[in-house]
Order: sequence, then C-alpha cells, then structure tokens
Amino acid sequence: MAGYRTTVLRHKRTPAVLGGAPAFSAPIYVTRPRLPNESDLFDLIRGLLRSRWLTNDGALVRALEERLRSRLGAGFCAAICNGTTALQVALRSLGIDGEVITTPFTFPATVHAITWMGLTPVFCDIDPASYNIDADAIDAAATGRSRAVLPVHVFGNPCDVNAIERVTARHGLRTVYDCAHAFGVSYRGRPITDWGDLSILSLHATKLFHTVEGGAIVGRTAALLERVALLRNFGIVNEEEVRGIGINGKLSELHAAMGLAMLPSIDDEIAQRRQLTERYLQRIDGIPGIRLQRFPVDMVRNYAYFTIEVDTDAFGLSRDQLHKALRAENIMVRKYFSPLASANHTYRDLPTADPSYLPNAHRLSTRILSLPLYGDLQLDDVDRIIDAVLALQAAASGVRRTVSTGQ
Ligand code: T4K
Repeated sequence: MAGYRTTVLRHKRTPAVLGGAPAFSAPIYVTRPRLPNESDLFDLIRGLLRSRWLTNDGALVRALEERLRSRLGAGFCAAICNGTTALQVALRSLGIDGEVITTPFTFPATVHAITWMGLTPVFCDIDPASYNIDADAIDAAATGRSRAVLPVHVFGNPCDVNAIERVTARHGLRTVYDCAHAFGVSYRGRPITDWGDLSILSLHATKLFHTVEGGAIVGRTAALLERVALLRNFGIVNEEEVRGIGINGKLSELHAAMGLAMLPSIDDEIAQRRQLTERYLQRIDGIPGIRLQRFPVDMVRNYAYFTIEVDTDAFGLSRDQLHKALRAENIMVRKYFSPLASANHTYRDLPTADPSYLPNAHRLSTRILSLPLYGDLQLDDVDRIIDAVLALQAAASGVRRTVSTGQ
C-alpha cells in the first residue's frame, strides 16, 4: 500500500519541462558499461606487462576466444577490434561481391560495413512486431545481382532464421548475421550464432558483454576460421607470403584482459537486467499508447535493451515530445534507430531507400524509444522513470504546448 501511495503521489509531480524539479538530479544514461572485478583485471594486466606481449596473437586474446567459443556454443570465435570491422572481415572472408540485402532499422555501422567493402546495400522492410528484417521482403528483393543477406537480431530478438534460411537457399545467397545485440541469445534450443554462414558480435562498452572496444566473428568451420584469421591480420600467411586484402582487425591483449575479467559476472548482469525488465513490463502494462517489441517464446533472452513504441494519439505525446521531456527529467532516453540507416544522405537516393518501400521501418523509427537498462540500475530508478512517463502523460496538453518539437 505504501508503494502504491508513493506511485500515486509521484504521478502528481510537475514535469521538469513545466517547471518542476527533474526526476533525477544527475543523468540516468540509456546504458552504463559493466565493470569487472578490479583485482581480477589488475592481475591480468600485471601478467600482460610482465610478458611484454601486448597484441598480435597473444595469450589473453586466445584465452578469451576459447572462453567465448565455449560460452556461445560455437565452432569458433575469432576476436576482432570492433563489431564494424568484424562485419567487413566477415563479408570479405565469404568473398562477397555485388549486392547485399539488409535492414534499414539498424545502427549505421551495419550498412557502412557493406559500403566500405565496395558492395551495394539493398534495403528491405522489417516486420513491425519483431523489428527484424522480413524474410518475404528479402525474397522479393533478391535479384541476379544479390550475393548475401545481412540481417540484424535487433535488440537481441532473433530474426526469423528458418524463413531466412529457406529464402537464401532458394536464391543461393550467403548470410552474415549482425549479432551485435544478441550476445548469449538462444533460439529454439540452439545458440543464435548457429544460423547463417557467419555471425558478428560487437563487444563495445555499451554492450551487455564488452571489452571496451571489441568484436568477434563466430562461425562453425575450420576453413572459415582460417580465412577470418588471415584477413584480420593483413592477410599475412608467414614471413614470406601475404595473401588477399587483409586489414588490421586484431583485438589487443589489454582489451582481452577486460573481457576475461568481465566474463565470470556476465550471468549476474543478465539476471539483474531481467529483473529490471520485468519491473518495466509490470509498470508499463496498461499505459495507453505504449507498445512493445514482440519476442518469441521459444528463446532465451539477454535483456540487452528495453525499448517502447509511442503511439502519439493514444499516448497524448509524440515520441519526440516524450524524448525531449524525459531528457529534461535527466532520463537520457535514446532513439535507437532513428534516423534509419537508409536515411543517411549517402544511401537515401538508392531506389530501395525510398520510404514508400520501407513503410514499417519508417513508422517504427518515428515511434521507437530506448529506456535506460543496465545491471546496476535500481528497481526504484525504473519506478521513477515510469512515474515520469505517467506524469508527462497526465500533463500531456501542457507538455505539448511547451515542448517545441511538433512531431
Ligand atoms: N551493428 C549493430 C546493430 C550495432 O548496434 C553496432 C553498434 C554495430 C553493428 C557496430 O559495432 P561496433 O563497431 O560499435 O563494435 C553506441 C555504440 O557506440 C555502438 O557500439 C552501438 N552499436 C550503438 C547501438 O550504441 P552511441 O553513439 O549511441 O553511443 P554513446 O557514446 O552515445 O553511448 C551511449 C550511452 O552509453 C551514453 O549516453 C552513456 C553510456 N556510456 C557510453 C560509453 C561509450 C557510458 O556510460 N560509458 C561509455 O564509456 O553508439
């Protein structure tokens, strides 16, 4: 009862955009990087300094690769300096040329990696419930010039991998999955990286599991591992021979130390996020105008993100008005992924970037909002965030007049 009273009183607070005190006195970011046990990290770094082996096929990178391979249930896991380079190396290791079919609802890196490789992105619309690329749209977009598909498991939600497998088999396409958000996710009893030719991970500081900057390519066959390992190290076979156009895609020993020190606590991070997500779900249930991404039941989630969709008419404020008003409360919500990757001026003149061809992605990009979620966020913080949302909804007409964005 006491909790209920507190909640009711909090709804009555005046929003910061209308002159009230902000809900938080300091910014609550959309995410915070997990930090490892300091003594574990410093032990690893002391060993690294003693060894004077700092990068280039070092012991810590090898240890991290093996630990990740085993944790992810993969055939191999090759560490790369970041997720973007991992995408580039993955595409080159499969010998992709021509067109690559991908989603507009992603971080810019997915599409930039295609273009940096001299390949042409072809956009497809998404499924409005899962936010992932629509397999039927891939089928319709595939032409004789298509060589590969690059789907993203958006916010850790598995793509319709079986349908994509059928479409790629029919058109003879390779598949690289962008698993940047999907560390540790499994689907239908299998690790998510089981599907496709290769999957890439981002191990950036903003990710569930991270090495500060970092990435990885995950796959199954020894032949592909050999190719990936060659290409991430300039193509150097030995002191006498360099084969293919490699790149410097190596992860350093210092980054690997961070990952090794972090890995033992990653299940705690997931459990904490799960609890916070459940609290968000309880508190959001029944708020008019808020919809959620749909996850399949036969998966194990990693709780990488918590996003909402804002329906302007039913909620009373547009996503952009809510975004602005929550930031005034020191709640640093983000619009992942708006603008769409296809809206970048480099891509927007492509025929498949036309908004009329991507209606679901365009609609979602005007509605999506990521709320704060990270392991040491408190349940009370979640309550205060949702109280702030409710207070803004209760004061919607005043907020609409005050917040300048008309969208
Ligand atoms: N594919 C997909 C689908 C991706 O989402 C990404 C990256 C990639 C590929 C490429 O992977 P990488 O090459 O990055 O490995 C962030 C990340 O930089 C980016 O890795 C990530 N996706 C994307 C979704 O989010 P920003 O520009 O939003 O980050 P930033 O600096 O605004 O950070 C977000 C919040 O995190 C900050 O407001 C505060 C907090 N933060 C951040 C950092 C870096 C901290 O508290 N401490 C920190 O050190 O892109």
